Amino acid sequence: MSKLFTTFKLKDIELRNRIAIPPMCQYSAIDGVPNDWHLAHYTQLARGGAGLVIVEATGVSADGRITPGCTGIWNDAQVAEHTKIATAIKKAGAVPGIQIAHAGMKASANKPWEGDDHLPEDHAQAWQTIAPSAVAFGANLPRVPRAMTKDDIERVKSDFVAAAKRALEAGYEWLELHFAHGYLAQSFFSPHTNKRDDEYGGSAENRGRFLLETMQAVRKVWPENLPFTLRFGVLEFDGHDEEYIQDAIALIRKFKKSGLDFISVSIGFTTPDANIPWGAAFMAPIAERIRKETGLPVSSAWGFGKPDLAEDAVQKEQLDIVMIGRAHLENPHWPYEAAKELGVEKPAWVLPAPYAHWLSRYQM
Ligand code: FNR
Ligand code: 536
Repeated sequence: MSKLFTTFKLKDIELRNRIAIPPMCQYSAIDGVPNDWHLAHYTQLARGGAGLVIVEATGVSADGRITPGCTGIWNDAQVAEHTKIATAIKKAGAVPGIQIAHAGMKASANKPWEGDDHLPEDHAQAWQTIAPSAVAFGANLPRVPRAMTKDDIERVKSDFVAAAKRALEAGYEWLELHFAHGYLAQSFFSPHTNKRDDEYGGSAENRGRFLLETMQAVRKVWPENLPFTLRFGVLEFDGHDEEYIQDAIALIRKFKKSGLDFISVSIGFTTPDANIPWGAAFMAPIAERIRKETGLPVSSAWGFGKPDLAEDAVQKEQLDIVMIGRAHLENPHWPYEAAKELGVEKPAWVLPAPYAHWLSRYQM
């Protein structure tokens, strides 16, 4: 019996199965406004059968985008397009989610296929990057950010709050804060990038303060009946993993006390000097530990793209839902084919009426 194809309920939201599409940047927006590409892309992904589709890292402000092509959610024109995307995902039977983000030191960059490095500082579309301290990522992203003032910290927190309100207005039903991958929030938590000597730096408690305050501020405006989640890098594979993961668990427990419903377990990426043990489902035992030690339901990604691996992680109760990213880019019908492979006879597809009419009534 497949468990991957059973429903998953969180707050008032029920996913038709435990397959989720993680946020994946398309770098295809102009001025942060999603367009036809995004609408077609997310609609076809939802049509593929996943229970949850999380829209890509979407800037809470213009300077929070990774590249000038990243989507945003700080004005009404953007909300109008997000509304179309959220509506289309829902119509195709999936739950529409969104990841809201600030890219910090990794912002003001070129698209991955146009260099994956910072825009030259004198480029017409470049902007000043900000971060907890004036410390660069290094490697392909050498630009030194400006260390944030207290006013900057308050501004970014209120940008997250405003973005969450707009996400709700657009019809998204699952909110994910991007606290992973070396972007702004993660860079506050990591000792590699946070060298502050005020209450936002130093001890693990202080390095977690920006994340906790942001989460608490957003909690106040996101409805209690809808899933309130975040993606967090719980380790960096930098040789200090046990200490980092313990600090992360302590912070996640505070998130939980403050009303977090779910966590997407990921990696830090604040330093290019990490030694990540890439391999199929390599995050499963780490996510399982977070699930056990925090008592929160979890998801994870990274190499679950074979149906038996996804099924196994759910069966073993390592994950509550499984994120399938690149395999969906290769094949948007991944869930249909996974169902067949796992011998699931009647997965709970919600076929759109124009398809269901023909597929259920007529043999051709
Ligand atoms: C990503 N990833 C990612 N993660 C995230 O938290 N926010 C994002 O916007 C993006 N953007 C993004 C774009 C593209 C093109 C890829 C391939 C990946 C990471 C992604 O969510 C996921 O964790 C990884 O792709 C690993 O899962 P898979 O692909 O092994 O299933
Ligand atoms: C995954 N990525 C995450 C992104 C955008 C680009 C790719 C995000 O969170 N917005 C990744 C990060 C680092 C190394 C490999 C893959």
